[in-house]
Amino acid sequence: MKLFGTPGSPYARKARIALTEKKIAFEFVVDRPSNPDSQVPRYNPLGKVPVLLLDDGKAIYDSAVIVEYADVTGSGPKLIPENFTDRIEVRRWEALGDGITDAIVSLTHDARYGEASCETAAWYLKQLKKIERGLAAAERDIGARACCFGSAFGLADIAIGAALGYLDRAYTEYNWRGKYPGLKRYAEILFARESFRASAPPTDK
Ligand SMILES: N[C@@H](CCC(=O)N[C@@H](CS)C(=O)NCC(=O)O)C(=O)O
Repeated sequence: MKLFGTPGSPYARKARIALTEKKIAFEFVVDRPSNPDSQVPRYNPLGKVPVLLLDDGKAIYDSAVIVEYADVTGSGPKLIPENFTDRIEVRRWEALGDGITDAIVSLTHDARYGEASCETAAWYLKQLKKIERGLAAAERDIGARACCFGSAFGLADIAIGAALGYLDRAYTEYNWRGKYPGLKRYAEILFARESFRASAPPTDK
């Protein structure tokens, strides 16, 4: 099977980490949706990565669906709990991580790609507040634990870890480790995992 994505995409990283954790072999195909020759729109009408292309030709998107596919078809510990209440809580964590990532993309995209922005200072502040409230909530709820939910690594950690990793890549001037020492401690444990190391984003823009 093939996973279409870019090395720097935090959503593709979620999918890569889940596939790796669940011991599913895949070929990572670097394909930028902004490239006119991109194959991505053939498989995802939304023109976004990640897309998982199965050997039978079926395409699966987006990152949340790919993680669930990996969790059910792969091996090893579950990333998403079976129990309804636990699953809802882990999905809430995923929404928090993805939402922080969405706000980082909104805040940094124009500057990183040298595009003129029509957004106001108030709009940027609104995105920053989403990031800051999100990080504060994550820090408070993780507390002294090594994982977001319970005592085992799972989807919640994949989503929050992808968001923190994307802060390092896209918003380098933001000192989140200084503002959130609990997240700094947590991220040191998380970023040492093989699945995170293998999918670490490039440091160039
Ligand atoms: N909710 C989607 C978001 C995917 C997404 O926005 N991917 C970006 C790359 S980081 C993309 O493909 N953008 C191209 C575009 O929107 O045209 C997911 O979780 O997979």
